[in-house]
Parts: sequence; structure tokens; C-alpha cells
Amino acid sequence: MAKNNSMIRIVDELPDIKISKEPEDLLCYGFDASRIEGHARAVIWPRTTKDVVRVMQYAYQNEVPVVPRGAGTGMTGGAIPLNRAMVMSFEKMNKLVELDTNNLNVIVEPGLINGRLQRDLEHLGFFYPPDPASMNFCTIGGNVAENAGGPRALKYGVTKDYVMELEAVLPNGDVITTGVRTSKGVVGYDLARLLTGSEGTLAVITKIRLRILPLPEEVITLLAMFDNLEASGKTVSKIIGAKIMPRTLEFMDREAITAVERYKAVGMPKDVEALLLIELDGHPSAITKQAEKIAEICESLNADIKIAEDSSAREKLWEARRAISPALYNLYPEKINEDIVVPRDKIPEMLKGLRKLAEESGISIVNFGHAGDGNIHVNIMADKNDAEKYKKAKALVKDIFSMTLSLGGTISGEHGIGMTKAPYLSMELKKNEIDIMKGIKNLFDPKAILNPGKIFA
Ligand code: 2HG
Ligand code: ZN
Repeated sequence: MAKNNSMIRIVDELPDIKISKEPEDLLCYGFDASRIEGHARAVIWPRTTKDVVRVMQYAYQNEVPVVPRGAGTGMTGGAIPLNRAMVMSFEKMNKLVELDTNNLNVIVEPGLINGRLQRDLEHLGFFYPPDPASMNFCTIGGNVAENAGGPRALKYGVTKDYVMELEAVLPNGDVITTGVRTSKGVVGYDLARLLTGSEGTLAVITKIRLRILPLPEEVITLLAMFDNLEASGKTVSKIIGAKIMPRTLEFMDREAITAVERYKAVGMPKDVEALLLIELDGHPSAITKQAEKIAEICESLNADIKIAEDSSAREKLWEARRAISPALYNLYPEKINEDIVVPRDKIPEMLKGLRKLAEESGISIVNFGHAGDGNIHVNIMADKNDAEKYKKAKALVKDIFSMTLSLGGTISGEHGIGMTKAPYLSMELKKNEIDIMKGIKNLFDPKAILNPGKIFA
């Protein structure tokens, strides 16, 4: 078995599929947004499902590990090639294949950029809600693999709520089409849902049928400014308690606001302890009334409120929101970012606990995220140059997860487990659950060639 010169063979066997072993490609595709460095054996760019089948047949026969990759925007190392895996990039499979306006769905290839799909649909009066902060560069395939969320998950759910049907290539090269093209379907286990969020460990997704919606008639965007952190958390529960369901309820603390303003001066208010970015959509008269009620609630908690006057003012606010993560990376390239979720009425308690941890450890913790979902991106601002402090910062992760779980939460809302959270899996899942998951993995991928080293430490 010539495993060592397997690349020579794959080039020989699949001469029509683009493949590279150039050092610059191996370097670029060895990273993702987790900033962990992996070492790819090669990078391969399939153009069709057939190409993927041939690559997987080859990989299966020769036991070559493969990592499917969208745009590498994942935050937990899901796209990092371990065990000298071959990276399979979906950049060339990026088409919107079919738009079915009667049945409200689209078929897309995995490499299609989320923001591209959004814009194309909006021009035609349709709406695809999942909007991860990286929407302008992340791919739908990556979104499905990670079951990505985003601000609008509050009202509209996450990627899995839109996946209807998937075409996928199994590790041995067999193709399955699973799920339904109808709005309902309960025949057997829901394999489309199982593959959604499986982080590229079970099968390689090659085509995706997504549910879409009619574009909401109108959108109102509000910015609420607080001089008290806990009051912003209370406002979240009060708004939902008033039976209003905004499409977003995004939170950022003082440090996040300062970082983003330094990174990209978009005119965010200064001297506030926290902000909520609240967006409503629907019938104009209904959302106008809801906006008035939200303003009343905010004012009762001493917050000032501002309304985005037009779409460019709205876009500026979202630009600022989407820039928080890069802005924080700019300050601390080695920051540790988490995406814990607690029941939304536990947010004030969680924020209080996080502040206590920061004070006790002397390490700055910046918080922002999808407060409406109880999903807080806890960013521990650590720097590897100070080894002692970095060790302390890493130890905080366990404390944060313990606090989260004790409040009835979960350790990952939308970034997945990948590599970075794998050591903590057993804090949340029982052994019998992990065993079932490992059994499923083994059933799909008996030779363990698909995205090895992820989810299970
Ligand atoms: C966001 O909501 C992303 O901006 C990134 O999920 C979060 O960097 C982060 O912590
Ligand atoms: Zn997020």
C-alpha cells in the first residue's frame, strides 16, 4: 500500500480534478477562523457530486483522511486538517441550482455564500433568515455542517429549521439523498437533521434544499443604550414577556462597543455600559406598535432609545455588530471565545457571574451576542505571550461552562464542538449519550476518515 505517495496516485487517478500540494495552498487551507494551525496533505476542489464520489472512493480505499471545507469561518477548528487530512474545498461548487417559488424552497450547492443567497432572494421578494455574523463570506455548506445560527435565530430559528433535503456522499463514496422536498415528512429517522450540525464528520454534503419565506413587508431597527449592564439583560426578558418577538435582540457590553468603534468607527454611542440592537419585522402597523412598547420598556429601565431612520443607518448598525468578532481578534489574536447559552431569564445572573470571574482572575472578559436566545459570546481576552495568564484564562473556560450548566444552559449555541470544545464534551453529555454518538459516527464512517479528531476528544 503506497500510502506515503498517495498524492501522486490521486493526481494520476483523478487527473481532471483540481488538486494542489503547493506550500501556499497547504498553509492557507491549514487554518480556519479558530486560528489553529493544521497540516493539509493536499487541497482538492471538486466541481460536481461525481468528483466528490471519486475522491471519497479513493480516500476510502487508501484510508486517506478528508476534511470538507466551506470558507473556513468556523470558530472551533471544524475545518482544520488533522492526521494530515486532505482538504476538500467547495469553492467551485457554489451555484444556486433551482428556485421553486411555488413550493418556497431553493436548491443550492454547498459553496454558495450565505450573503449572496440572501441578496439574490431579497431581490425577488424572498427571505432566507439564518444570518451568521460571517454571512458575507461563509458558505451554506459550512452553515449546514455547523448548524449555524445568527441574530435572527431568535424569531426564525437556525439552519436546521430550513434544511429540507440533503444530497450527501458517504465516506465509502455512496450517495444518499435524505429528507423531504415537501413541507412535512415523518418517514423513518430524520437523517437530514442528523447530518445538519454533524461538523463534517458523517458525510460530505453536496446539495442542499432549503426552505425560504416571503420577504417581510417592513423592518424597524432600534438601538437601546444602557448605563447598567444588568438592566440590559432584564430588558430582554421584559420584551419577550410582553409577548413581542423581535427578529433580533443583540447585546454588546462596554468593552465590545469600544473595541468595535476603535476597529471601525461607525459612530456607536460612547459612555454606555451596554447596548441592545433590536429589530422587528412584519406588517408596518403591527411592528410600529411593538416598537412603541419596546421603547416604553427600555425607558422604564432607564435606557435611551434610537431608531435607525433608513436602510443605510440600519446597515451601519449591523456592520458594527458584525465587526465585533474581528475587532476583538484585532486586539487579542489569541482570545478564547465561547458561545454559551442560558435560559434567557438567567442572562442577568450569568452576566453577574462572568463579571465576578473577570474581577477575581484579573482577566478581561468581553461579552456580546444573541441575548434574545440567551446565547452570549464570552470572550476571554488572553495573550499567549504571558504564559502564566494564558493558563489562567484557559482555566476560566471550565468555570464558565460549569456556571452555564448550573443555570440550565448549554456550552455551545452555534459554533459547534470541533477541536476547541471537545475536551469539555463530557461536562454536558452523559457517557451513554456520547457512546450513542460514537456508534453513529462508526456506522457512517467505519474507517474514521472523515474529519478525524473532531467532536470527540
Ligand atoms: C458573532 O455572533 C459570531 O459575531 C462570532 O458568532 C462570535 O467571535 C465570537 O465570539
Ligand atoms: Zn454569534
